[in-house]
Amino acid sequence: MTGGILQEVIGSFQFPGTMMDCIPYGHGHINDTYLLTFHTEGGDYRFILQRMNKSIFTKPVELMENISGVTGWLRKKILENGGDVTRETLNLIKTKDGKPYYVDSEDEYWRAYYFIENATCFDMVEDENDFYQSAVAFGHFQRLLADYPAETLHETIVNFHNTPDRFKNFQAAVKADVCGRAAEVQEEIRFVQERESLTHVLCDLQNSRKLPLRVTHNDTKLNNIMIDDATGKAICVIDLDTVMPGLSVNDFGDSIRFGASTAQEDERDLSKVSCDLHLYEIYTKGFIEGCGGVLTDLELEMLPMGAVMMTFECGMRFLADYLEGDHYFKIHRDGQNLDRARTQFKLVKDMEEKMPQMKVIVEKYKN
Ligand code: ADP
Ligand code: GN1
Ligand code: MG
Repeated sequence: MTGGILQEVIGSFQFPGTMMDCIPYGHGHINDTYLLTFHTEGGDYRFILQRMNKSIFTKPVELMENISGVTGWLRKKILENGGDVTRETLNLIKTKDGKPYYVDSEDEYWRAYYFIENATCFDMVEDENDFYQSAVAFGHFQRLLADYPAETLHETIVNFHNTPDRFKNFQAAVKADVCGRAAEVQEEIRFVQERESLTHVLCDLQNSRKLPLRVTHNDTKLNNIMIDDATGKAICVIDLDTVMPGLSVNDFGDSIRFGASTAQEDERDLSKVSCDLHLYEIYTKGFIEGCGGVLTDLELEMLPMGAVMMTFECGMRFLADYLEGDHYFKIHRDGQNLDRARTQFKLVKDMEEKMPQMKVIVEKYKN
């Protein structure tokens, strides 16, 4: 992207004062994120500017309708609870013509948020209290949105956590083998194929309405939560692109996949990768507390399955992307998506073995 385009985009939003700095920011796999600093007579202000990934989010206008709707709703709830709306929810900056997004001259979509100051996003659990806090926040997020009119939400990525559909796409990627990479990853491919029946477990319960459809976040990684530097409390759930109707157990599961792992998502030394049951327990406690009694018995029973499913699905997506030439998840080195797939499969195997303990832990906190 040219500096000219960035100038055009920045000039189109209602930012105050003079821009001092604009730098790429964060470790997201999807959007292009920039941190902007503006100087005014009253002080300096920072903002997040994001170019939305149009090849992944093919209907950016609908996506922004979801985000405006959900952040507006959260704002109302936070005010009712006496909270601080400037820090506890994302706040969009409007464009000069009053819109929540800008379409640039190359037809790319952009949005901007106030930067949440004095708070941090963690890529790995450094302090277990952060993980506990993120659990309470993701649970609470679900509770705040429990009576949101879910039918008004657009499905920003169709079949996002439809695991059987992901499996079909995976098989297609193996068959097409457009990069000629399948031969070297036969073991990983077999790992996925041996588990086809697993892919149906949660979707079947969803389709038969035994598990309720809720407004869920669908990307509950630890680094999608901002933790207040002063209080250590999780203050804000961010990255709302995938807020859609979905399963609570998947929100729980995606957090375990990412945060209860003993290693980074792309760790190459697989001996370092396992599911830490202590972290799992901490998250389980926080999530059940945060949900405040809204989870049904079957949802509680299926929490450990959510962890296996999200980890398996994510591994399958990473491997499919590797086979297809890394067009979906951003990579910073060759083979990164394969490494990511391998860590996920190592975690799945470990979770399968630890399933009995994972169930006992849910039992301990469910009342
Ligand atoms: P992606 O979908 O690419 O992961 P995110 O919306 O999660 O994009 O943003 C990427 C990173 O930018 C986050 O992990 C966080 O560090 C930072 N970030 C995003 N929004 C804000 C905000 N309003 N205030 C402070 N930091 C933010
Ligand atoms: C992507 O946007 P980000 O980096 O928080 C992905 C998630 C994956 C995750 C794996 C829209 O999340 O589904 O679980 O990478 N988001 C999308 O780290 O596909
Ligand atoms: Mg993110």
